[in-house]
Amino acid sequence: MKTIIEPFRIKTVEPIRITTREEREKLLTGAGHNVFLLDAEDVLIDLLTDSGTSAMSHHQWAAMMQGDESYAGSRSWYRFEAAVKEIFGFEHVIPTHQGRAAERLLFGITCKKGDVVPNNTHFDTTRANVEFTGAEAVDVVIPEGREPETYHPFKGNVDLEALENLIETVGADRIPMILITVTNNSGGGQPVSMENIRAVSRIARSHGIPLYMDACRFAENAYFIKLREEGYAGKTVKEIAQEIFSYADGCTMSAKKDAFANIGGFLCTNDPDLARQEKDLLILTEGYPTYGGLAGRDLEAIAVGLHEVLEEDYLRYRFASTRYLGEHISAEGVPIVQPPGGHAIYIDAKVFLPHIPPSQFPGQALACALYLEGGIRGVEIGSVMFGRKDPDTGADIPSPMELVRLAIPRRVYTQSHIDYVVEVIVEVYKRRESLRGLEITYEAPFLRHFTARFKEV
Ligand code: PLI
Repeated sequence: MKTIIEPFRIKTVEPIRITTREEREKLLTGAGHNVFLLDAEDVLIDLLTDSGTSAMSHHQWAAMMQGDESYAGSRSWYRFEAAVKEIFGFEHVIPTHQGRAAERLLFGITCKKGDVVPNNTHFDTTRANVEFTGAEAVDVVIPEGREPETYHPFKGNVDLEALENLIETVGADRIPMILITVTNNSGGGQPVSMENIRAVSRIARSHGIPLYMDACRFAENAYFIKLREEGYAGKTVKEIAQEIFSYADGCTMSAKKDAFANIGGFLCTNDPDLARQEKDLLILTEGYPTYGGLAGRDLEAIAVGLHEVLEEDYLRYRFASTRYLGEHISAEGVPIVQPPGGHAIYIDAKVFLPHIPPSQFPGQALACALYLEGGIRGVEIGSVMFGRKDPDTGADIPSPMELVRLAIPRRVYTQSHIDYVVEVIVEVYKRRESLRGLEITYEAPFLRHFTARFKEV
């Protein structure tokens, strides 16, 4: 087989700045050992997120020039709505400025104190928005989904027995919805099988509970199904995506992921009463229902991007480039979540740094070391992001996994950038015993990872 190449050529370039190690030491100390607090200018290869960082195609830029900026009923809105309806198939489409705005509308209306929301794996903003209403967010991923080194083709699957038990214990009337996140970002970017989605849908319907999809990386999940699930090899990715959503009652979506947009999102539902309430709240906080906080040109970019992301040449390259990073570092002994996810590689910091206990944040220490070594920015997905406080004693309860995510922005970096990333990670791995843990000197009451400050232990 020939090399899988980037299926595009580069028309505009953005220079990136190389810093010295001494500069990076000062910058990291100034940022309180939190890479979120670094200036992007001071980062060489930015793998903090694949969200809003995609390179747009010339078709998207051309469409942006046709943005209709009318306040109500713009042409761009109708193009956006048609693209969303064609792929997602829901009755009501509500535009939002990003995914978490869709979450806030949905949970703000449907959830209350005492409720429980099951999900294979909640993303941080999803969990925070559920909890902000007083409801409890419960992860019910299969056991393999919590074991980084275990191979499973659909590690994002919902544990059906755990879900049934939860419904039995809590009672269906206290479960306003079941969520499935495709792919499960916080659990390694792992896909959910069609069989599992179908089974969850059956369980949800039998209890009269609505099923919602967190659809951020729907195209990647659909392509995993095509590659790994029996009966789907001959279907198009679009047909698979359509089938996924046919089992659900609605979805939340961040267009900053699988729509190649730099901003945007939407909320869909088949429930007309809910849609009405959501639109009322939308007008209060986001904007009129035909723009929802977005410019007409953003709606255009999303409408085009939603179709481009389903192209198989793109998805083949996308998976190959993510896998390339994963395979090259794991060949050198670096422990990663296996198999590689669609949008990111997750290093297992617990195994990488066994001498740093979870209470000293091994993932955060590793994220800092990657920046120091080579100006690479990843993100901790471990006890800084998901650690909890014991409500009685205030003691820290660590997260089940301590990961560092290296998310690959779509269509942005070339193979030599990734070769450089491999070299830096392997260098840090060789001198891993010299890394030290961290302690928190400042933290916010929720979503603390964005602004927390640390010092070395
Ligand atoms: O960043 P937003 O508000 O457009 O989307 C929130 C969001 C919801 N669900 C999932 C699965 C996400 O991955 C997600 C955002 N993810 C970010 C920002 C990331 O870095 O992965």
